[in-house]
Amino acid sequence: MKLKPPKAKGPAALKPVAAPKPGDRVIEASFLAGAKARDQFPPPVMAEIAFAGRSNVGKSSLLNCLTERKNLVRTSSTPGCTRQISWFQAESDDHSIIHLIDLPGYGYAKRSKSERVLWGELIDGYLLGRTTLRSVVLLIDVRRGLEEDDAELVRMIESPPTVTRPVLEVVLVATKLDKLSRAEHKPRLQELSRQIGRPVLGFSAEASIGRVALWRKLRRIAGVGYREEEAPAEGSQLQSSQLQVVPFRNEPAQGT
Ligand SMILES: Nc1nc2c(ncn2[C@@H]2O[C@H](COP(=O)(O)OP(=O)(O)OP(=O)(O)O)[C@@H](O)[C@H]2O)c(=O)[nH]1
Ligand SMILES: [Mg+2]
Repeated sequence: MKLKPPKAKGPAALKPVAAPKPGDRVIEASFLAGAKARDQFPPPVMAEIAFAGRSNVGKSSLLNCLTERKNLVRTSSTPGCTRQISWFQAESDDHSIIHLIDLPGYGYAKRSKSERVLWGELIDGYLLGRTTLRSVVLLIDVRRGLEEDDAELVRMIESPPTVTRPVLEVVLVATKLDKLSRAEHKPRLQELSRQIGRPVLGFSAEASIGRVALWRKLRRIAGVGYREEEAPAEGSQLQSSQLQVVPFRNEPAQGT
């Protein structure tokens, strides 16, 4: 399945990660809030990155891996584990903060029709109406590739939002890479990128593959990352002028 090409070119799949940089490590991670309805959303105060994808694809596991925690987010081999939108806060070792949002999965057949409609409204309300949302990481299983409901979600995310905010960047991540042999990683990711027409990052929560590359990309999108050429080497003194922490302006609370 092919998607419309992205506006800007992304990095190549499985680009090698350079030496460790300030901000790579997460020093604090905590649960902030959960919502089963729009009126339970917390105030929009910080850049948010949401994680979407089919049930059981590994969203909650990827969040644990990104934040370097084992049990921050509940995971399960039974599909439909995540039943609400959850907000987490992650503080990096350069003290920048991002909010990470775990979304309930879709494509889980055992739900009642009314439950699916309610959840669809909740997720649409969040994705189209959240002023502080900066990116959606769409997880696909590396073995299954992009399916019709994933493509539909991308189209929805890239449709005009109901509130004023920058155009969202959808980051495609193929996860469960450990289910393939090492020799298959690169060719499979290249095949997926070609089929979809967009860059696809490889990831495995199980084997912790791709964590730093994805984390750096998300920090850049959230406005707390370094431009590569400006990143100080690990161990060097951080000058305040080198910090690319962009203060996040509180937006009006409409659409939350
Ligand atoms: N082998 C392997 N298994 C994984 C990986 N990521 C997740 N899993 C497993 O996949 C199952 C589902 O993981 P979750 O993280 O709960 O999936 P989810 O997308 O949050 O699922 P919902 O909450 O139902 O939408 C669990 O049994 C995980 O252990 C991975 O990278 N590799
Ligand atoms: Mg989950």
